[in-house]
Parts: sequence; C-alpha cells; structure tokens
Amino acid sequence: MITLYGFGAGFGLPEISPFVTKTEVQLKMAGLAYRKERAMPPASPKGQLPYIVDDAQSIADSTFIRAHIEAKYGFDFDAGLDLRERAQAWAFERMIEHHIYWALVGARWVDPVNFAKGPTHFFDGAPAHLREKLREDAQFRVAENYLLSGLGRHAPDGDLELAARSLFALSVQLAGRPYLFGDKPCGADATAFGALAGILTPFFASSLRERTEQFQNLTEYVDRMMLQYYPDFAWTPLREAVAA
Ligand SMILES: N[C@@H](CCC(=O)N[C@@H](CS)C(=O)NCC(=O)O)C(=O)O
Repeated sequence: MITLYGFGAGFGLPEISPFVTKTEVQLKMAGLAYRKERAMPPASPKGQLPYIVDDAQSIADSTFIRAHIEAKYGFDFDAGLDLRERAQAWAFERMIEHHIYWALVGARWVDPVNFAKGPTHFFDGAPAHLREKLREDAQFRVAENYLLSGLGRHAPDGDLELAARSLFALSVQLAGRPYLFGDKPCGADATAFGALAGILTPFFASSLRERTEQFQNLTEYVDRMMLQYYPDFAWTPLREAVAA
C-alpha cells in the first residue's frame, strides 16, 4: 500500500499544496490504492511535500513519484500522446511548476492579507513565545524564494503580467477540449489542476485569481477536474461563484 504524505485539506481545497494535489490526482489516474497522511516538509527526504512511501521505499518530489509509478506499476500517464505531444506536455508542466506556481506563492504567502488568512495558521500549534518569530521567518524565506524564482522581482504588477501570459498559453492549449491534450486526461492535467485550483480557490482574494477567472475555459476545467477526482469534496463550481 502506498502512503502519500501531504498537508491535507484547507484553504477551500481538498489539499493545500499544488504539488501534493498533482501526485494525489496521478495516483487516482493510475487507479492505485493509497492512504494519505499529514506531514510537514522537514519529514520528507527532500525537505518538501509530497513524498510517498511504497513498500518501505521513500520517494520524494512529484515528478520522481510519477516516474516511480510509471516504472513500478507500468502505468503510462501520457498513453494517448504522440512524441511531440509528450514533449509539449513536459514543457507545459515546467511552465506551470516553475512559473505559474510562483505566482500562486506570491499571492498566498507574500500578500500580507492572504498570509494572515492562510499560511500564518501553519504555526498556530507552535509554542506561544516562538510563534510570531516562526511566522516571520517562514514568510521572509518564501518571499526570498519568490524573488529568486525571477517572478517576484517584477512585483507588484509585472509578475502578474508575466503570469497572465502563461495562463493565456494554458488557456490556448486547452481550447474547447476537456483536457490539455484532448478527450483523455494526461499527467500534465494533474499538474495544471493542482496549480489552477490553488489560484482559483475562493478562499483567497487576489489579482492573480481575478486574472485567472477571465479565462473561462480554465475555470470550467478546474470545476470538471474537481468533480472527476474529488467528487466528495464540497466545491462550489467556479462558474456559479464567479457569476454571484
Ligand atoms: N519539485 C517539488 C516541489 C514541491 C514543493 O515545492 N512543495 C512545497 C509545498 S507546495 C513545499 O514542501 N515547500 C516547503 C519548502 O520548500 O520548505 C515537487 O515536484 O514535488
């Protein structure tokens, strides 16, 4: 049995982390039984979530977990894709993880209102005399990473402009189809869903969310993927939320 270590539900999402969401959806795509445990990043072999333990073997990082699933269980996430599409799926995934994801981080961790609403609560259980310092240090570290990612250097407006170009590329790729590469979901759909749901959750207000909501096919995509992979999760379809 596989154990998936993640943050768990929160922020209006079935899983707080886009990367854990990616892995969880890929486990569902592959039809593999798993149980989910909550963990914090230092517990992971690579210091980040997700990681899995499969028959006493620990594998960290969503991309290496995917490779493990493909190698051990013979499941090809991109089965319906030709070589060119596989290359494109990889490129889109890198754009999501190394560009769009950082815009999400900026909106969630660097924006002081959203930080106070969300990530600050990761430290609620810390001893009272350390709590504020831990919060400040964590926010400082993430803000620094945001800067180093390249995107943060253009805040507060240029980062949004650049992120919107990547969202536009994703929207064009999806077009009017149910999934990024057609009628069947592939591995990159798990990645796109994790990041887009993380941006579009009604829990956080942000300019990034507003810009993303302008791509109607992306909001419909998140609703569709949510229903397909988390049918029991209480999610108000974005179409209704945006119209309200
Ligand atoms: N390349 C990693 C990225 C994972 C990642 O960035 N996880 C975040 C949560 S979304 C994390 O654990 N951050 C804690 C940290 O970097 O200290 C993957 O694909 O799994």
